[in-house]
Amino acid sequence: MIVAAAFMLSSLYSCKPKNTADAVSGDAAEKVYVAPGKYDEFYDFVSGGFNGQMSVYGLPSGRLLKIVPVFSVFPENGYGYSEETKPMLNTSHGSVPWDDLHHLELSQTNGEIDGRWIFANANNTPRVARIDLSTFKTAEIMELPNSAGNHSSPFITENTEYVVAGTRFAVPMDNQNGDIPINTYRKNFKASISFISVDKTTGNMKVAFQLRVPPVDFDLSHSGKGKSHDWFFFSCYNTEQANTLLEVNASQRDKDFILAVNWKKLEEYANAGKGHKEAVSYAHNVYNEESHTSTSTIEKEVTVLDAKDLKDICYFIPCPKSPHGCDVDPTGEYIVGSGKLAALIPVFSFDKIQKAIADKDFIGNYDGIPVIKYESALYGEVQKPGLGPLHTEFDGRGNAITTMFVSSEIVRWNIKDLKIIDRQPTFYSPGHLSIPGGDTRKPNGKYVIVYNKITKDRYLPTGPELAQAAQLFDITGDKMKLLLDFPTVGEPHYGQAVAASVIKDKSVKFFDINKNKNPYVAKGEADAKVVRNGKRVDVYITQIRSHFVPDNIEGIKMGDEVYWHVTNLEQDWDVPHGFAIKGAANAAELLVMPGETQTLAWNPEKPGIYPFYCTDFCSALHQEMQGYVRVSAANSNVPLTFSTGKNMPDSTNTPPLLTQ
Ligand code: K7E
Ligand code: CUA
Repeated sequence: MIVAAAFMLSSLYSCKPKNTADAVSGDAAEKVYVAPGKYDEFYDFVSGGFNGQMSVYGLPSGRLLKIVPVFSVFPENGYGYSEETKPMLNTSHGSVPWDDLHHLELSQTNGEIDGRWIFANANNTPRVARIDLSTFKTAEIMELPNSAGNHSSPFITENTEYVVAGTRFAVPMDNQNGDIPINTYRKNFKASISFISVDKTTGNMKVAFQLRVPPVDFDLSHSGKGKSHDWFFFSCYNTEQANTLLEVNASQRDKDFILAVNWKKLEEYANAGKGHKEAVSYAHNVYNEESHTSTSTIEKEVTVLDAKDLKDICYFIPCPKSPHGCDVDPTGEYIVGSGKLAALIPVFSFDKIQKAIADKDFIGNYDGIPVIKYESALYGEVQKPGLGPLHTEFDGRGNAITTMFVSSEIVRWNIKDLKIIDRQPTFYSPGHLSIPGGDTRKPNGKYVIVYNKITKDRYLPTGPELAQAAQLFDITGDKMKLLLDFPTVGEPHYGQAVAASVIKDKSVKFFDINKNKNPYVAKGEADAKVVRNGKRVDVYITQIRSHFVPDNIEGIKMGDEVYWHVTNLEQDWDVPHGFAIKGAANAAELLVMPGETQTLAWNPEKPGIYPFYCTDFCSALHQEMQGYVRVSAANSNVPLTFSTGKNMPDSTNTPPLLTQ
């Protein structure tokens, strides 16, 4: 019976619409139209993949609202270039001003999105960032020791107690000599899962402890919910422990694993001193909202607990064929594993897992960790879902929706009876998908947003590289309806959306200049000055529509280190000023928010006149917002002077008259 139904469905899904228009219903335009001046109903935070940024869209319109730089420098606003933000990109390897951002996770309280912060992972040089959703700025970045390829990250517990990060690559641990043959992998390489605690009030992160686990590749994860609150589930591949040609060598086994970890108990053990301390080195970078300045601290120690030594913490569950997504339904009972090469989707039962653990229903152990019998953990299998299942989210009405990378579609199925309800083509090759709150206890089942890897013929050609794209589907009816395509910035791996009402009223409009604690602030034009201290010159310069104070500076000499401390004096929403100076090869521009101070370091490369100007069109006389700085030879005796409106043109030279 099930087989027959699945067969019918499978023949259905092979018949794709002839063209895109067939997939879009007549009222789609109306459903995504947000009239000029009206707000979108949802924020959608989308990862930028290899651009290291997060972009913010409004839904249902798909309008791009903002790009927030996280792990990559951003010349557009000076992030990573200004003296204040450079420390944010510091690591134990020095400055690493780029990364690959895959996953975003909104903070939660009681398993629901609370709109305070959003966390992001750096996949290359392992880091986790916290972005403040009142300022839409990166507030904190934590590097992770004993890790490489921070992919199974950052997933959070229901009250944001921990941000959890599993390593993709197993590597020699940081306190070991890593200069060893690669083929000693099985003996010398290990994997780590980091538990980063988050302060309830400030959001400040701390690597609380790490769990040492066998050298498999951790891919994705999710925390339990409700009854499974104390547990965390991680998908992993390469249980073969191959170190070369993984495409073949890590696809040998019929089943890899989902690792179930009782994090509550692990926390107890850590608090009871069961871990050991290891000497490591990792950067912890914090942006201070009052001083508009960041600091980077190198931490030297981490607490490690070994899964092998803790008998009742970790259990492996066999999961077919290189599992990728590992998703937990809103009730916390069902855990969905998506095997990239599997022809079915296994759904595990939390209750059955608990029973199997109690009954010691194990088929053996893997590197000292018990392996639960597949059938004993399994609730059931979704048969013939499509090809290449990757990720699943939940609509809050008892259904799951899964992306099928190979067969380019999303498939909706019922969690209870595991029957397929609907399938719709996507364009093309979807990776993640997201329903607002779709990985929380309370999904908002209005839309699903699908993030596609390939767009091929969907947009006007733009050379060899085409925009990647998201697609918005209405999922309120029986059939999922495609409403909109919108191109995204970088590669959208994952995104999370939330009702705008949760965030919009908390949004900071400008910074109070009186509370500006930047050591180089000028709180008014009277405070503007230029101060020489040996070779160092500090320029305390202010901006207000539409002039700089000072705007004429002389007496800078070759070999000087000049610091432009730019304070925007405006106390009004949406009036940033920019700052750029000719030939500033070592830096980008600064974009300074009202009430903020940002600093650009500048080393003039030859004597001459250097114009500077405001880069953000701030008023009708924005174009007049400009100034000059004179650079003299190192041995010159030009005195240091600065002014605005005083250094008038030489009166012996009158400007040419307009003659007729
Ligand atoms: Cu793109 Cu979450 Cu890195 Cu799947 S991951 S697609
Ligand atoms: Cu200030 Cu343009």
